[in-house]
Amino acid sequence: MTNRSDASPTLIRLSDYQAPAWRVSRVELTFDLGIDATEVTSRLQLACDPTGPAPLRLDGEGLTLLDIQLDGQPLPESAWRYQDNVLEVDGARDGSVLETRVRVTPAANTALEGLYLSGSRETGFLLTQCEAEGFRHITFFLDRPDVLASYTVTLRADRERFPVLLAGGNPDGHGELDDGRHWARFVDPHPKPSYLFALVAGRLQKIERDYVTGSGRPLQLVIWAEADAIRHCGYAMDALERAMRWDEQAYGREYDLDVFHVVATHDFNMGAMENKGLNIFNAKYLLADPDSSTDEEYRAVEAVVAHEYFHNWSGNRVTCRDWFQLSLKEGLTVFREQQFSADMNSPALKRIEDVALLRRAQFPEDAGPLAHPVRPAQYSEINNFYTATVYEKGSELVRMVAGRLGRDGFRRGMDQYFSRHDGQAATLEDFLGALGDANGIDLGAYLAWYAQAGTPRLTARGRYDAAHRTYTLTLSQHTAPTPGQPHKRALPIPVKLALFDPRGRMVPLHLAGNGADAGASERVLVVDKAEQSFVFEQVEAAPVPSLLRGFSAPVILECDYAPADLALLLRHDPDGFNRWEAGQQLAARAYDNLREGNSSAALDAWCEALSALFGDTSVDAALLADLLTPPGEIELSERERQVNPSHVHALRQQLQEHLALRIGRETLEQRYTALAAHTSLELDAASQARRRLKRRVLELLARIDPWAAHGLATLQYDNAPNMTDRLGALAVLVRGDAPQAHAALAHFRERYADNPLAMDKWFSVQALLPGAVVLERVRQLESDPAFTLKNPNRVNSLFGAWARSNPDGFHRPDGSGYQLLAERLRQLDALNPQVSARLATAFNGWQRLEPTRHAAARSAIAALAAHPGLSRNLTEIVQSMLQ
Ligand code: 0A1
Ligand code: ZN
Repeated sequence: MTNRSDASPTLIRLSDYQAPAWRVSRVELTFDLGIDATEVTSRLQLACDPTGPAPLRLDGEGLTLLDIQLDGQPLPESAWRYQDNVLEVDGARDGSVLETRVRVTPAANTALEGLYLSGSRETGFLLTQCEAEGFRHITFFLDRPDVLASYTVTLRADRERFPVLLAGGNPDGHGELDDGRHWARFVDPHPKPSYLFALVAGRLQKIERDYVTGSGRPLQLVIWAEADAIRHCGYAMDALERAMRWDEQAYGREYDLDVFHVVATHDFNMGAMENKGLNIFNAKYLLADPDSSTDEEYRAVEAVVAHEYFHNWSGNRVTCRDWFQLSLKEGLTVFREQQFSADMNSPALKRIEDVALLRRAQFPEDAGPLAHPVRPAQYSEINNFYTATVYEKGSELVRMVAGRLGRDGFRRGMDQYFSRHDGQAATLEDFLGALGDANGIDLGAYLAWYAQAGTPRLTARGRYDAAHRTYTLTLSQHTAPTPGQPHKRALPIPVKLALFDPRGRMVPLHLAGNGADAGASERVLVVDKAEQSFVFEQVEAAPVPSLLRGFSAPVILECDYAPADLALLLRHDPDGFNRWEAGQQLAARAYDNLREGNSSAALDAWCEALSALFGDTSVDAALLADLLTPPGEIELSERERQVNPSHVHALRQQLQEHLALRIGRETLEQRYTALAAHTSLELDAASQARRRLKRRVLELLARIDPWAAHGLATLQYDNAPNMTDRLGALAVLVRGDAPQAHAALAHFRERYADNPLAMDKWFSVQALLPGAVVLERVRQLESDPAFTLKNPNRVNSLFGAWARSNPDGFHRPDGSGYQLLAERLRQLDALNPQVSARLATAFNGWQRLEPTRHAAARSAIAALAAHPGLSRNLTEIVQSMLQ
């Protein structure tokens, strides 16, 4: 089913884009479903430019062609050719109807792309995944997003084995056939690209809810899952309803079919998929119950349910012209989800979480061999471009534009975008054009952000002139070269800022030569040159600037703050995000000092400010938990020229030790006890916040008094009323190598043996063991009967957690970690190229490792790259890595 590479895979370039010579206006598909063999009959109503028809060439991969007819006549073999994944047909004209019948083998499809089986032959169900280019694994088609067609789909199958038959669109009849078979038909009135096609067939249970849109149209929401999981779908249903209501209110967008189906599967390559009218979810992002899901997972379910639903407009009603425009739907939809989640929960916490993710996942991507623009200029395998850059940085670009237009202006612009491009396949130019036109503004300058890879560094220098009572802020930007882009240009960087007086109060801003907004306490400066200076007048004392408030642009800020300045912001900045940010900067400085072995004013200031905040009961518990968390190891590694992950790990531990000592063992214990007394099953913000802080306090205590912390963790594990508390305690025991860890792990293994999502956590928690011992553990775990390379969640729970989230445990100086990963990637690649390629990106950053690890990583990656028969997916990643 998959594409094995030749020596140099072909590159697809944005600059080569051509509108399709042929279009398909209507598609009629009939599926005769079976696990080992499914027959797909397709009738395509074709259209082409009558002035000069090019040969009709359709995509098709791994299909066995059984029958082919053109305009009702069987086609002789001389009139068609099927080779190199293309079916070429002679004699087609504008208005022709091409009918093909093909056979595919779902049970053999381990790549989980196209039509495949989820679960066992006996009880599993059939489903499809078509984005980006999976439809060509199902039938012959112009499998590109700018070919939009109306779909009528008929499913036929054994009633006993496949009682539920679903496809996208509205139901259009069902009935019985001979031999115990039955059929169901679906008609989708909205023309769509093939990547949004989906079907599901099998034994599934449902929960249903009636929904009435804002304009009064009734419809049905249905969530489907296997029998043992259906009782865990209620939270997702509530989240879906909240998301639908929110999109009506925030963007005036209603759902547009009579029924909205959502299905959960344990076998899925990504998070979820927005197929029109039939969203399919990785069970990890749909099922939630207190006994097996953590608070973070509840929030993730809400976010992903909303993300997929929002795609109905940003992605489906208006889709992408080509895959280079992927961020048009993804960046925009991530942004819409971030707004929604901020409205449903705490805006500051949401912003902290998203920026932390951007720094952990996207900044390293932008700084390494896989760096690419939000709109890439070329690719070999499009599935490798579902990246943090396209999603997360893409969302930051939308956020900057939204900030420029203001709340009402952005809404006006989005209304214009949706109405102008409804039913079309659009580009990023179309998007910025519609937003700009609705506001009489030219947003063209922002296109440069879409074309340029790399994270800009913004340097800020402030100078106070007491005699003139002026404060001059000089901002300069620089972006380092990235692969294929040696020269970078200056980008428009919106810098939201405020100035604080020495007592921690915001001062009115009077920007020289600019009367607008005079006296406001916050404003946005746009830096669009290499260097610019801004003068503020009537400033009574040397101020402390709070820059990039709310993270107003995806850049790395460097500012010559004194530790006391950052401590002032950490205590007083009313912008919750910037308050956290000041703490992060202070901790990063303290880290630098510890590394150099210097005594540290930054460390003192950080510990001092945080221990004061620790005693301040007015600080929100969840924010406090985040404030008490220093930047992660991946982020801290970005500060090193030559990375030794073990040193980074040890230094970060020291940092936490200093903090814990400063707060004090007794204070930590008292706080823990007070928080533990509140144990509740509730999901409200206050309960979640208490659990989050409780875990952080326990982790800090474990740094200075492991014996006491392990005792408390064991109690917490034994009495935990929910997964958040249970897993938090287990993590403290396992990572602290506590004697009690063994029994707790055995208990967890036994208790959750039948719960795949909980078992994933059992694998992950052990994959995060620090130091050399983890390698042995990973080897043990992969021989556990519950481990399989065939399930993406399981692979990621063990190998993903280890190679991505445990730098100290993965980057062993003898290269044993690299060899083990490379070996598994090779095996995995033969089963599922999408998953192997994504896991291989864990090698990102290897070029900046210290010499011993650097050499070991290079030889492991090179050996993998030299292996014959790798997929196009994995080849592209390892080759880019080595360039
Ligand atoms: N469009 C989905 C992501 C997705 C992409 C590819 C997939 O299969 C290879 C599956 C899902 C989203 O953004 O949610
Ligand atoms: Zn998406």
